Amino acid sequence: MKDDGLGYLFMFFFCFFINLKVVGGTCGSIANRGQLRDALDGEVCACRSIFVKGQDIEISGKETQAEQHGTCNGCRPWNTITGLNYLYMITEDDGDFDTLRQVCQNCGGDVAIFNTSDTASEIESIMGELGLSDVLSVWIGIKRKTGQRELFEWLDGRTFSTVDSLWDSGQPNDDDMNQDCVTSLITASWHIHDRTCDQIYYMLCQRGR
Ligand SMILES: [Ca+2]
Repeated sequence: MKDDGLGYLFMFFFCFFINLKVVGGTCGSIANRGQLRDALDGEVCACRSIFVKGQDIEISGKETQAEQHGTCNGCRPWNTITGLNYLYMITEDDGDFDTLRQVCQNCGGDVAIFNTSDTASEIESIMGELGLSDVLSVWIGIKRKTGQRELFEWLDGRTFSTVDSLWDSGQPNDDDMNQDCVTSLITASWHIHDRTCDQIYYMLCQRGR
């Protein structure tokens, strides 16, 4: 039994140093060793909520409240931004659009969308307050409309014009006829460029309070 205890202590610290994916819905209810072992094997872990109590392992909290588990599942903390009603986060790693949209969703939000006439200023405020000086360009929630190369839309379905003032000069230019995703970039005062969706950038994630 003593060896088992040491094993679980190892797992406890292992979770703090290794990013494990939250891919299931069972962490909050795992209450015994067998289930914990299965969960770890299956890449399910709410690491920061694991604690040792006597000879038992208990996991508290809900894995869907991903911000409570911090970097253990790849989620930075969500942040309030002055004057804005949503919470924001930049993905911990850079990557292609589809992969990082899944990260945003796993962390309890989605890729950021906006509905004001001064979106570039809002993004500038967000990036300024988040203070991540190495993040120079971010995916946001605009995509070219499927099968219609002349039309874009926000991911909530609102049409987005190709002549909107949010576009940087000369954009969208649809290089190679496959620039279906969009980034906002600091060198354009956070105005936007169309990009191929498999390029590698960080993503601006958004969620409700
Ligand atoms: Ca472009």
